[in-house]
Amino acid sequence: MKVDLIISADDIKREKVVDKSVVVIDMLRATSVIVTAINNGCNKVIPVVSIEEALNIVNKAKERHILGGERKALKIEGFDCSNSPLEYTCEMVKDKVIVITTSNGTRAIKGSEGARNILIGALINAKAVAEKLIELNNDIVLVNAGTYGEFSIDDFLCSGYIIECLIKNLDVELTDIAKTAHYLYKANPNLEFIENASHFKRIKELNLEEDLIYCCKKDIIDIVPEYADEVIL
Ligand code: 3SL
Ligand code: MG
Repeated sequence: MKVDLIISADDIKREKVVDKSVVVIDMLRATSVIVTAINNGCNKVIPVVSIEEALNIVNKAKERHILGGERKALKIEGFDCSNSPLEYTCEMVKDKVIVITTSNGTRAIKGSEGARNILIGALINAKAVAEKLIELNNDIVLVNAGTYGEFSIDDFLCSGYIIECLIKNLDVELTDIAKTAHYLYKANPNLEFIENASHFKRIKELNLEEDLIYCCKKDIIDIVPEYADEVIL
């Protein structure tokens, strides 16, 4: 099994993901939100790229949907939730449909269409993601959402941890970039290097430390959401 890595939503090429098992990783914070919402009992999550698409879906829907997401890390005007995973509690999401648009994460999910499987990964469900990948038994691409088209340390470290979980159980062939993600994780098993990530600093400046603490917890959730046919279940 081969493991490759793409560094940002802007770097996804169809030929790199087609027929592969893709894991989309935006640990700060979109994929942490999605994993949390599904774990807390929401029916499904519909990821979209633009605010207009999100509003169209919600306006046409018969039952009430929850609108979530961010722009520049802040809640979008008129939306129900921001992009803080801590807002997606059972009380808020149980049996609901969430329509979400974020700057990088939902773009990375949509950009991965064409892959055989599109799993939603974060540190909070990393080990479960690795187990699912082993079960699927396809070549793997870890799609890092990155930050506004740029490489992002947070998603890269999270990828390194998923690789660590994989190689404990399986012989894998890593590309150079996948080896580098794993090397960085091995040098930072407590994730201390993540504090250098520009997006980590941005979230900290917004006084969202609780989000950072939550998103940096490993393996607190053992479900793996999957995107197919425009929805995440
Ligand atoms: O990039 C994204 O999709 C968001 O997760 C970014 S933020 O952490 O909510 O600012
Ligand atoms: Mg991010």
